[in-house]
Amino acid sequence: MKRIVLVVLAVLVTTSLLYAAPKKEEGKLTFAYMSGIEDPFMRMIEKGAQAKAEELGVEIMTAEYPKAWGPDIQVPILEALSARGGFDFLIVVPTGVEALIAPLKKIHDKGIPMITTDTFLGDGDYSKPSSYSFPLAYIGTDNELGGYEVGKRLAEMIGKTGKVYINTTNPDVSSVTGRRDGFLRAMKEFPNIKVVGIDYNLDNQETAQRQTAALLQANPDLKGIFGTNLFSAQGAYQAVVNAGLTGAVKIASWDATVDLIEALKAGKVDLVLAQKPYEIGYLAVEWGYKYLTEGAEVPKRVVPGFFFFTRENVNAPDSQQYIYK
Ligand code: T6T
Repeated sequence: MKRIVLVVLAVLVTTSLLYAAPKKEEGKLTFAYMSGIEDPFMRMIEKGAQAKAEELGVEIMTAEYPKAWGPDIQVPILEALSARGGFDFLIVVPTGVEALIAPLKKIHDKGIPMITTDTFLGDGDYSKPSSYSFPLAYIGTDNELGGYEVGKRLAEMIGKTGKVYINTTNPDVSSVTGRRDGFLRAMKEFPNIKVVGIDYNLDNQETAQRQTAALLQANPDLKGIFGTNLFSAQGAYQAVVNAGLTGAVKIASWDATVDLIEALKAGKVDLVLAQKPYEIGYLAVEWGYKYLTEGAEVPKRVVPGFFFFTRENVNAPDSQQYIYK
């Protein structure tokens, strides 16, 4: 009898120890997602993350979408998320290369591993020791390469000669500075093309439209525009339409929103680069899960490609998967 009691006691002690084990072994893992701004691109990252989470039986906790771009808006949301807790992993789009280092480091130091998606901290090289190399990985587009490819195509579209203009969002955000720099690198290959301006709209479409309208007034012979993200491109093409210059000014745009795809079909935009936000979200959950459950080593940089929409392929069945919807 005494032996049976001892065995029962031993079983009870072991079971209670199991219940005291760390959260991630207990039940569902939870991944928090902190986007950069309310827009269709960021929503697609969430969709991809949700899809992988469902496959794995993981929970996604989505933080409030910032109504505008920038650390001033994003950091308080992040701090509230961190104070509430209840998540094992963070997927985050940092809205500044410098400003997000300290707030994210605080979360990291509380024991939350993270992956930055779409944008990175510092120069994005998380493989060398630095104040910003604590995220496990950057998962996002090769923006420099994309900007370069856009530049080459726009140059061809304008016959390799004439004035071009860049409308972009911020000077301190890795994604859009990469696009700008890649585009400028391509322009160096075309001595007869002149970049007459670069404007920063701070991720506001109305500002982009206003800036483009002013640039067109000063340069009525402008030949091409690169809008580096959806707000920039949507604002830019509206200004061109309003100025009655549709077709005369070629527009290369970034981000495959329904608006830009319709504009491409209508001849108001001439090229659309689609990123792969669904894949970005999907991969972030996949790698985070492998890290938490198997201790897998996460590659520091995971780069899904991009896809170019032109008027020739915009209606092809195969192209439809790249639209952000
Ligand atoms: O272009 C995307 C994203 O890649 C960029 O970092 C910020 O702007 C978007 O979200 C589009 O609005």
